[in-house]
Amino acid sequence: MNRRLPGTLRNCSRLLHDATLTRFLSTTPKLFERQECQVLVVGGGTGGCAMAAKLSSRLGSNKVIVLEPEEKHYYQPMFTLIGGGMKRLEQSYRKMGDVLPKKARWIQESALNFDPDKNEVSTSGGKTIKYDFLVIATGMQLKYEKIPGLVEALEAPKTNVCSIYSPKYVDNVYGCLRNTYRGNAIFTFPHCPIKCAGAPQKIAYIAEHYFRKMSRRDNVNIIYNTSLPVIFGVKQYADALWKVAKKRNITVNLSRNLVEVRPQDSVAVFEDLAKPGERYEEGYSMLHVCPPMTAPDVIANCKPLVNEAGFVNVDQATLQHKKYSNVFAIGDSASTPNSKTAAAAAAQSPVVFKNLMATIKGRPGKEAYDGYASCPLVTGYSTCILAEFDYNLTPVETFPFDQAKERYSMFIMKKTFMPILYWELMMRGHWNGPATMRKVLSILKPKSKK
Ligand code: UQ1
Repeated sequence: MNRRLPGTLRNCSRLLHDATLTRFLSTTPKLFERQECQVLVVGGGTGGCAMAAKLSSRLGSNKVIVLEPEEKHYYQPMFTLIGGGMKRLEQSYRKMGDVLPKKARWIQESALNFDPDKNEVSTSGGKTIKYDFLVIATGMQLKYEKIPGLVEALEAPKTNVCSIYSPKYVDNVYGCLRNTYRGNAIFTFPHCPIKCAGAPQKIAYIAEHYFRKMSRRDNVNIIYNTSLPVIFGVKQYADALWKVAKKRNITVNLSRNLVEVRPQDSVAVFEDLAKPGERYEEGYSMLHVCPPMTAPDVIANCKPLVNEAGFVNVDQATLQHKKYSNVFAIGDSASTPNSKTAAAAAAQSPVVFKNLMATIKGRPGKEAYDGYASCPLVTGYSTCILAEFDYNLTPVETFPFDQAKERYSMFIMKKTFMPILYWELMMRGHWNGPATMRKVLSILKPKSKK
């Protein structure tokens, strides 16, 4: 057809055709691109990054792909300290590209669909990634929108409703403390599993200390409303925390679940889980909310991968998937019944690594995770109770002293040493939790405590 056109027109037509073809060719591969890797790590947070570092260092360059859409990697354990004005938000993150290991390939997209029968994950950018082994490390998703009125309250100015859990809102928490001079300061814990279950009360203790320092304490009631039937799951620390709450005149209400926020009236609505159907309203001058959380939809929607609650259905010791032996999970998205903390992910990381390497070699993975988690319960601007425990909720303490006591040393460890340990060791794949340190220090423990 071109041959019948005059010369100039013919050239124009070819140019147009070439341009269209070039555009088509440059976009098409992206839309239908196929990628392959030996190990795909979904999620570049605490567990994902630690695993990518370990695996890429052992397997070599370009064997590991990390699928992670975010630009920033936040050190979330710092968020309670930001809430108390002890750290700034800028100190809590680094660029994702600087944290992920250089030997792994980062695809800055999110997972859209898991197909474990085909060993494939499709992405938001139209890619299909085929893997030999899969590590799921997506964490949990925050569901502020599940509580009517809450998002509006968090986002409107001057409502004095805040939350340390999201990088979007954490910066405002200290502002809320500073704006509170009298009335009820209410702190909540939702009716579902959450990450860092100590944080909702840590921020209450920090707030109490703040109001005392500012000589406002006499005019502010501190109320901790938790959906749980206990103040803390481990008896030894629960006893210590009840003493802290009593000594500091903090009201603790158990089985109280936040169901609605009415920012126009500064009213929070709670249900009493011990008496179904009973609701009551409480006025606040400041409200700190820990949001409901769930496993990410993308995982929960892939039924063969998950348990009834939507978490990746892995063996609680080996962290290997119960049905797909080439799939592992680490951190908050796993179905394991441990407390969801960075320390738990640290202790899980050598187990996932060794069991995955064994599976690659065709052997069964024999490493077992004991459910270790640790929670530095910051109780103010200079004290901390360092809770450490396992699946049985038995204390598993690292240091040769009574960790249920509030201590300055543990506060400094949390505030100053943990961020260094996290960035310099854990993110490079060199921190497996404190088990080795515990064994060394056990020499110093009195016999009865060993
Ligand atoms: C820990 O391993 C860890 O993960 C990196 C934390 O998160 C930041 C912690 O807060 C704690 C306390 C531990 C456990 C470490 C020691 C030295 C007890």
